[in-house]
Amino acid sequence: MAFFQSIKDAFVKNKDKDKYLSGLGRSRKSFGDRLRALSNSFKGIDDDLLEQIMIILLESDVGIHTAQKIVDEFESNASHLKEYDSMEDYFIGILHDFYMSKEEPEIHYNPEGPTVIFMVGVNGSGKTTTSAKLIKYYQERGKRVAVAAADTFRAGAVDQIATWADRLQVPCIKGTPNQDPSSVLVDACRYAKEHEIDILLADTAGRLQTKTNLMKELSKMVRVCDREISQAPHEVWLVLDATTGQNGISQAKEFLEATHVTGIILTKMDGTAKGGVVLAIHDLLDIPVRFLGLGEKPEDLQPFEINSYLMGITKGLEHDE
Ligand SMILES: Nc1nc2c(ncn2[C@@H]2O[C@H](COP(=O)(O)OP(=O)(O)OP(=O)(O)O)[C@@H](O)[C@H]2O)c(=O)[nH]1
Ligand SMILES: [Mg+2]
Repeated sequence: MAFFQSIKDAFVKNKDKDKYLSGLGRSRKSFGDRLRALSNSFKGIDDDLLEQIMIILLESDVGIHTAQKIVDEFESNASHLKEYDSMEDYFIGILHDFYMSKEEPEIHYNPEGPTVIFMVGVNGSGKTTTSAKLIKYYQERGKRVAVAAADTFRAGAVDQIATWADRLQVPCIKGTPNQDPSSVLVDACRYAKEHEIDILLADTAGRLQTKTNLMKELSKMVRVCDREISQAPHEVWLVLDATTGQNGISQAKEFLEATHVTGIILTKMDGTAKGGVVLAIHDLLDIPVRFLGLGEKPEDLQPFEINSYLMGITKGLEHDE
């Protein structure tokens, strides 16, 4: 069992803790503050308390299946706790262990050339903004980054990513309107090889998971990349809008059927109280959450880190706030 203090210590050491705190403020209001409110009527671990915890989990979009597992785990281990504070700390420890009980694969970087990363998802989920954020993220880690404007479908999409690329001073490989996005990707892969690019980000068009032809287009994009760069795309990140909560889960399941999604990026976490959806994704989808989008600017992206996430949605830094 992870002790609360170790979770808090890990959080305090995170140099980006303030970003987590401000980005998860809404979720903390609905989750952490309501959890704390239970202290007023706390009489021990009884049915009433378990029901209240269940409601809080459901309202932050943890989902019934996952919430039930968490409450069951808590109920069978926490009966000895007589004080509210120790109960709350214990509960956070349960959430931590629940998350850690599944191992997560590392991001697969290509050791022999460019690593190709696809951004996929439904319309408006935040793919282009997240591509810009990732440009900055990898630049700050000393990587040579390029971006492929593989959304040749929506008017204005190429300009949108090209403007970000310009601002962040990285090359943007563009197609012409309605050009087959696969051919843009072929050009981009060749460019990346010739120019010793470390990370090639492909900003793809928004597609509804129910549109078969668009899903086929995605499969084709995967195939052509693999011909240019061995095992590319090395990562396919499904960008999900966190404000859609549980709907994101069903979206993800359909994307998973069409393509080999290797990671999830949850955007707009700053605009939602549904931050609990991270736990449901982890429990139900077997795909790691790689990053959280915590705002609209390029710096508003954080690699997912369980301790910071838990502190962000529960207590924050309490006395510092
Ligand atoms: N608050 C907030 N807004 C975000 C975040 N990520 C993206 N957005 C906003 O969401 C809107 C849509 O973002 P885009 O990046 O254009 O979404 P997209 O998935 O590329 O959209 P399509 O290309 O049309 O499918 C924009 O207004 C972004 O500023 C986030 O983490 N927080
Ligand atoms: Mg876009």
